[in-house]
Amino acid sequence: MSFFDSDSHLSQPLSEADPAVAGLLRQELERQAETLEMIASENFTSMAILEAVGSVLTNKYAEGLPHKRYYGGCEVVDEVEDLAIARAKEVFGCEHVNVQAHSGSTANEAAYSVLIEPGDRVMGMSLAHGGHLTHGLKVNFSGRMYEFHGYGVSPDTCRLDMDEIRRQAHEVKPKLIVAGASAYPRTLDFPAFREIADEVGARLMVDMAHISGLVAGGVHPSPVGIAHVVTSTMHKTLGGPRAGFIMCDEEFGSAIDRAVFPGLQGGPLMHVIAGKAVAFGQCLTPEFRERQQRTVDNCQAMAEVLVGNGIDLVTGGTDNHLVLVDLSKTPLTGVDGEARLDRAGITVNKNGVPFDERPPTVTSGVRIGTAALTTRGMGPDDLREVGAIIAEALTPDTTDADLDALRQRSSALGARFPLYPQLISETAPVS
Ligand code: DSN
Repeated sequence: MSFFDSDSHLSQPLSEADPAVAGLLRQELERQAETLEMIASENFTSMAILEAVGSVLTNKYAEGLPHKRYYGGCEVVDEVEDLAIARAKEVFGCEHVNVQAHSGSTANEAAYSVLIEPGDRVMGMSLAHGGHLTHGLKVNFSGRMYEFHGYGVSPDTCRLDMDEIRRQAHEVKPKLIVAGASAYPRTLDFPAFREIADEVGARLMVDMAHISGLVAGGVHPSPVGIAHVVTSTMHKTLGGPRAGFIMCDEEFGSAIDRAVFPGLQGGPLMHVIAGKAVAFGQCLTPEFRERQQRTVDNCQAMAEVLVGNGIDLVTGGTDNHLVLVDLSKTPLTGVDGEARLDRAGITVNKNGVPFDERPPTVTSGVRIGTAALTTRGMGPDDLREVGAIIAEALTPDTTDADLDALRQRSSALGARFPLYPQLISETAPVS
């Protein structure tokens, strides 16, 4: 049987080869299109990137670096990786970039393995105050391998207090300071972090996963050239395929490359690297910069409506793509907030707020981001409507019937911004 025989498993379309999986993919497409996606770490990648990630490059093994591979037949994928590297350098102005890291967690693991030794002292923002699990959570590899000391936000302002972080750094004397957050709505002061690191003889690593699109678009200051190593994911504000990458000065370049392969990974995912090349290319367009600015404008427009309707936000507002709703003065928990918004047609995640008295499985907060809706085409007026829907959904006496009515409003708004219309028309609806 040859590839071209219509009944060969190699040539059948997914809908025929595996209707069960095809049906689930269609269901997820409809879910994404019919609800308002506001998980702050999610976004909608372009059709071009979906095509690259779904390409024949998934077939190729290419251990090693471009032009220095352990396998034959790499001449085409070498060019793909060269393009991804050249474009990333142009976007961020970095000296060296590794585009092979499969994920943000792997990128962080590789960076730690270059910058510190097991058992070394490190300072990172604690997850409970908005950090990330790979910044020292006890049950994560980071907290098990290194002696992490968490820093947090000020109890008065819920903002990072650089004087307090400096004081703590002098006391802890870490070898590494990690800056970066997954639930912090304010601008990060990278020069101040570097100054503190220099004072105590530590290195600085910035994990800019959440804000890398804002950085690429020039609407958040860049850590490149300030931190010794910068890690990121591709798929949050940046809007690329699900993956990671690492930037550094030449000084650390070959150690970072070796830490990724053969240190942590085998073959790079060349189809995903093709998607990264496309994503970095898209970052260089005026449209991308406009979208990043609009992501922040949208978030601030939504924040104003929330605050105006009596909803507490951690720090009272936002400088970036996310707000953190604080429900601790209401009878609602984060679990309640997530469930209510889900019923109202808005997808978010429950999230701890600083000094939260509830456990992480319950929480007193909800994290809400605007990157995905902005990619869909929405502007500040639309996000004001979203803010009004969220405020009503999170008002304690709102009933299930009210939430169902709010879902109609969410759905009407979403319908004005069709998502992946080509995919919707090309694949069979779920019956
Ligand atoms: N899971 C991501 C987030 O939601 O922020 C971070 O890895």
